[in-house]
Amino acid sequence: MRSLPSSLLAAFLLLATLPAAAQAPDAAALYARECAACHGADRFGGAGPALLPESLSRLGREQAEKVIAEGRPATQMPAFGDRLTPTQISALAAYLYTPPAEIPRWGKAEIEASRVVRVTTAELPDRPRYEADPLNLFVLVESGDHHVSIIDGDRFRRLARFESRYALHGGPKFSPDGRFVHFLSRDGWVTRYDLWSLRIVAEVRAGINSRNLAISGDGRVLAVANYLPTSLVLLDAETLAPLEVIPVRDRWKKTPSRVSAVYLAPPRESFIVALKDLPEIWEIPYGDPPPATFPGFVHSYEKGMVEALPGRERFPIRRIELDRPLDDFFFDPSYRHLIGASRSTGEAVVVQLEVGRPIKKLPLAGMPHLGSGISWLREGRRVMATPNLKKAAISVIDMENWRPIREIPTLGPGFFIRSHENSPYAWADVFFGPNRDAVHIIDKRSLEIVRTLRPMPGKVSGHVEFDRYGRYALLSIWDREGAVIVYDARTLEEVTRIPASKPSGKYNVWNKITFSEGTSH
Ligand code: DHE
Repeated sequence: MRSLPSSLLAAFLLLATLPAAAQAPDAAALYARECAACHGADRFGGAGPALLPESLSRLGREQAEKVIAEGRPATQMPAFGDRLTPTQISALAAYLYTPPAEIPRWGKAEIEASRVVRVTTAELPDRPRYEADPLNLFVLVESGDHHVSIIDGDRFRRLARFESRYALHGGPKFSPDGRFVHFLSRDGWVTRYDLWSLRIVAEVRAGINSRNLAISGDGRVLAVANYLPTSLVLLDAETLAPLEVIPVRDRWKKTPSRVSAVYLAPPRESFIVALKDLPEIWEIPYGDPPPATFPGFVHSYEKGMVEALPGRERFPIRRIELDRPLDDFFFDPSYRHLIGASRSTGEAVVVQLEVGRPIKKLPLAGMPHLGSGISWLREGRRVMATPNLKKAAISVIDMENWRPIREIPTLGPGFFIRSHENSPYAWADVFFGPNRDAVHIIDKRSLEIVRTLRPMPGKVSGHVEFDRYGRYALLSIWDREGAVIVYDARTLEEVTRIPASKPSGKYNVWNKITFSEGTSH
């Protein structure tokens, strides 16, 4: 055996005698010293966002280290590169990606304690405080600097701009009269905003890591889908007070499941819940008391597939069994069917909600983004179109026999497709790959791409929403120095640009409350 050079041996001996702290930084102590004041001692978030593996999964470890070292521009997150060594930064990042020792508890008491009512209903005005049409407003989420703008949909002027919670995700949901809008952040914060007085009314934290929210057809109940903890939270929409925290588990109360998303099914007066880890869909009627002759419920009661919450008649849970979990749903206009994607098999499954079981499988291998699908009547038959997150194509499906009828090749995988009853075109973005700056305009009759726009060459463009009349299409440039570009929806010519900070999504009040077939719900 060769002996070690003496200098190396000395260094080795020195390391071995050093206290452990000098060798490996104590990440928990570093966190407590440098981060806890803003991000919470438990990493659940505070002035800054939550720093748990679930919250950071989209960022990636390398990027997390960069943010610690360099900070985040236009936020309160400072750079630690001159205070911490690269080894300390790396240890800190590793710590953030380690699950907490105990599963976070976020029950009714914690939710209630987080609730802040800023304005009571009695203090709100009885008419809008501006001249614009309140039903043709656009709610614009600007994810670059975490703000929301309210845009007059006739004159394309900003009526208000306010700071939102960090990282809003999913479509904000409107009260049925279009007056109030509700936002959800990935950290679980729900914000209720009054579009007449242009003020935040109330806020509550419904989860630690959340997916989306839905509002009941009568506007009284909000449902929040959570990954962390694994729960579905029902809130009183007016006060945001928690009504129920439903732990999501299998029938035997053993296996928990994250909730992928929750949707409203208006004609069924129920919420439909997509589960990430269980082969089930849940349906929860929100009426009080729930309708006794609910389509499909009698049958499910007989099979023992409906559970009442302990001590309550309200919000019974109907379990619809599947072969495997389904992500991401799209509903037909009657809400008798839903189509869901199974990401593991490359298949989509059609579930008939009255009989409560899958009735058809169809191949959709490109990871369809069904939540952003749209439908329209083509030659007397209803068709739907969905972008694919992993395939450069728009899939078009006949909704009468649930057969794929066309794959429209695109310049790359896309995220969103949008249209309007009054427009002959569907607008589909290319969100991934070298052509991320392109947007295709598709003729809804011929299913051909008739034009490809590159609104700002080199910058990602995506997410379109029409005004209430279908006269204008508003498109986002996803850049911190971005914009919303307003197009004449008929001539496809640009009308104006509204500067915006990475405008992720925009939502027209009328199109949302009337369930326009050209947008998501
Ligand atoms: Fe979304 C809506 C799921 C990543 C921006 N997204 C939705 C909805 C679901 C969903 C289920 C519909 C719920 C609703 O609106 O009520 N999104 C997912 C994912 O599973 C995915 C792929 C991974 C994840 O980590 O969540 C994902 N989404 C993103 C993004 O990376 C996007 C582009 C940027 C962001 O803000 O996070 C993004 N998702 C959006 C937007 C909507 C949305 C803007 C609302 C679209 C609409 O017009 O309604």
